[in-house]
Amino acid sequence: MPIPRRSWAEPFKIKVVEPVRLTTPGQRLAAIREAGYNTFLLKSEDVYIDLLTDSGTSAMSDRQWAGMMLGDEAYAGSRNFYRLEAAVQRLYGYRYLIPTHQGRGAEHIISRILIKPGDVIAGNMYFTTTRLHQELAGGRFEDVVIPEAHDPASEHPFKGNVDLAKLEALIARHGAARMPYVSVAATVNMAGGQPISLENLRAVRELTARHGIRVILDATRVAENAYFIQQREPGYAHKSLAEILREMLSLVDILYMSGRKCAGVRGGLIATNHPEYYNRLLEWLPVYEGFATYGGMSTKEVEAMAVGLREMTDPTVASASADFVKYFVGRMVEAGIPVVTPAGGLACHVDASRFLSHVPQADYPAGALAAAIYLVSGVRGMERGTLSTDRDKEGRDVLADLELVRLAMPRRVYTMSHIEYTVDRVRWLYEHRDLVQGLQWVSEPPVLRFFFGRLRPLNDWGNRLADAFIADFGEAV
Ligand code: PLI
Repeated sequence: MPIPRRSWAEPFKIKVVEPVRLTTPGQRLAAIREAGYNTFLLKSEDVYIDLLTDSGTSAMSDRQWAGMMLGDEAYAGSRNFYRLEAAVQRLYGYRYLIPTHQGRGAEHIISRILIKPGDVIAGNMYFTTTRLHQELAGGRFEDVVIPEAHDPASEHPFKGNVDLAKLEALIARHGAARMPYVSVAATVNMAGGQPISLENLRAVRELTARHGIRVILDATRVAENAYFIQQREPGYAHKSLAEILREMLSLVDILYMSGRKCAGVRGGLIATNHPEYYNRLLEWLPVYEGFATYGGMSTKEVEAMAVGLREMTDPTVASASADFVKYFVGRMVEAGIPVVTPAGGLACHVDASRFLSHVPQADYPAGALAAAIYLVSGVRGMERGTLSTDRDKEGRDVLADLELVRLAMPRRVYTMSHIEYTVDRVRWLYEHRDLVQGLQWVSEPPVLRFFFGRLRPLNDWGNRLADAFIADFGEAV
């Protein structure tokens, strides 16, 4: 039996509150039109419950806030850096630390230093900024995640696993010299926050070691991944999260993370035990990020990150956020709403392909669903489907394997009632789903188009959905 949580209630109490405002359906219709049916372009003051992302939106602990007061704002050699370095050494077993302004700063430097034009980078599903940095450095990304990751209904406990046969075939085809590293992610974001098992990570390590290929871990949500290993993988039920984390990290050469997620701080880091990688990466740090002891973060955040890394391995912290997502997913399943199962580690992902099965993939069902959810609830989610994938070199849309709307859970921010409200409104939308149709472009940026692209609803369905909602709930909610 896995180590049980001692109580299912949230392991914190609330010390500071921020009011939220529920707008009327008329105001929401005006806001989503103004935003070009793109939830990234909504103003946050028009959002009631913000489930766009868990990035930089989590609540810090009282100890982290206290740590902010200890920021030693020195350009070089601040004491906070040495505290973060000590935390990385003790918790991760890694000697060398490179701070960065956030996760993508780490991705930029790693890609720029380690990838040569024509290289191939295999990974367990792409993440938007990760792949773009690999491509900007001249590399080509190849997805080697197991097929179950592309099936929202598969109950595989480790949908983030690498397909070892696919990886081996890729090495045979391109040769190890063209593969500078394998890019492994923990709690795979685009698969619905799904974990990788230790057994699989060990096998990836063994396979790549035979060919002299490095392994780099995107450890952005590694604490949740360690929790899933404890809960789901035979042999780990009685190991602590700290032990599981150390075992995972002993299997990779370099890790990087966005501290904005499970460390709750606006920053990032790279860590390694290899002095040669450290020295090569460090050379470029002052060019793109900042000096070696702050890397683009404020030293207040460096200190809060040191505290956040320690809290990540506290069993009540990682388990509480993962169990909160599980509760959300469970309530959506009970309401009959198609979502990705089993619950992952960062969000409830609504399966837009099943929710809006009448909307062709070319009309961006996940984008339409994200806009429709906002319209009927004031809840902001994020499209994770074809809109989040840029066009190919010939200008054709690349249809995504999964059409998802991500309702992400910032840590320690919302309560069960916020979840109940969200489930209730999404259930109403599901009952009226035939009113929702697709989207078409108004203006489309060439890269990472989901951030700034503007769209319009086909056949003006936004008005009809708002009218149906008002007929059931009235003008005021
Ligand atoms: O947002 P950054 O630059 O601190 O981190 C980039 C990044 C890297 N890896 C992974 C797995 C991420 O999820 C990630 C950022 N994710 C965002 C912003 C998200 O909303 O999921």
